[in-house]
Amino acid sequence: MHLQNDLLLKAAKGEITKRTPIWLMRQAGRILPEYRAVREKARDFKTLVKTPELATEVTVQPVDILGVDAAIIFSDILVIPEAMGLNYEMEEKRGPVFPDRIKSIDDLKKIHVSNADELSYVLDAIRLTKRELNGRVPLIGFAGAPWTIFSYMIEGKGSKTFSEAKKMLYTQPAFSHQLLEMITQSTINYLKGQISAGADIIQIFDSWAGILSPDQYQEFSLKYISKICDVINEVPKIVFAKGAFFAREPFNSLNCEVIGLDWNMDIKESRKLMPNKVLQGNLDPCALYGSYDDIKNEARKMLDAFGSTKHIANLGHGLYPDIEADKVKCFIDTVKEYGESLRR
Ligand code: 1CP
Repeated sequence: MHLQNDLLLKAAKGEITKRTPIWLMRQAGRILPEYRAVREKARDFKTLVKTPELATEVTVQPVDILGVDAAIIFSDILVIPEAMGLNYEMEEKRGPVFPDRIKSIDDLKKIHVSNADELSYVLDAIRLTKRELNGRVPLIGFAGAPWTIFSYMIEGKGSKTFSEAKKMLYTQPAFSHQLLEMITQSTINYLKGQISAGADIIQIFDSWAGILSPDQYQEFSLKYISKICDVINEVPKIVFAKGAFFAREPFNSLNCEVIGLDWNMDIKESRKLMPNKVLQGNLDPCALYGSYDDIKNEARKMLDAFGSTKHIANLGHGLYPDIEADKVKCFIDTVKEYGESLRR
């Protein structure tokens, strides 16, 4: 279908656009009262994710309310372990918990490489969202990076250190690779399914990249992200690896168009290290707690540093639930206005 607003796709391919496109990680979520209303109707997070009509509604909300240049399908990275056979529960306040985590090689018997059909509810939500968007903006599909998914499957919950997951890398590297390979294949099947269902571009979230050493990152994460990127060539790809400042040089030769930056990564330095890539990011989400004037200044400063091409505006990580929607809107509007003025 013809897209009325294809700024994101054009920018991802490095083409010149009339202004810098913008979308935000976690743009669908608790910052919007409209989201909270649907969430209450669904009662719990998983029902929301598994009911295509409701998932579609919250996916489209930020396009209507915030005016972002893309929608991202409402789901979670943890649907992959569940499809592989490891059920998760989303506990209020605490976050995701796996009652039955992977503890040893014996537990591999409990899981399998999942195919896209096992996540048909996400694919249905993508098809419905595409219909609902009716070509207004592109739809972003996504998955977690194998290392980040591995971390949750081993740890069984969120963690500051993920020391159980890291312990596996040090004590059972062969088993770790076996599990990472299963996750990688499941993720490839899933992303191919999302693209067939209508995703226009995909993002891989490596949220726990920053807890590995550079050598470990190469061996246990980048290797598998690379495998995924090499077999997905239907749409542009964004790789966002939180905290992986040490991997920017290798990222430059990854088979993807866009690299996401967090706010710790200096913009100019990142340009030097990754001349082949379009860059996405990278305002600290906490900057949106500031005054309207401060937010406008921060947005302009960010755009000045990135320049007018090869940039997709975003935050350096997801929005926090207590950030005011009007402040988010101020950031988005400033990026749109100032981005356009930069080209004149
Ligand atoms: O109802 C709620 O508000 C629960 C909060 C919530 C939401 C809105 C969770 C629980 N997941 C989501 C949706 C979600 N998760 C999206 C939706 C699309 C959008 O961005 O608008 C996406 C892309 C994710 C991806 C995700 N889930 C990541 C990667 C991105 C990141 O933040 O680093 C991770 C690590 C998760 C796991 C997860 N899901 C939810 C929580 C609270 C967590 C983190 C748990 C932890 O602290 O380890």
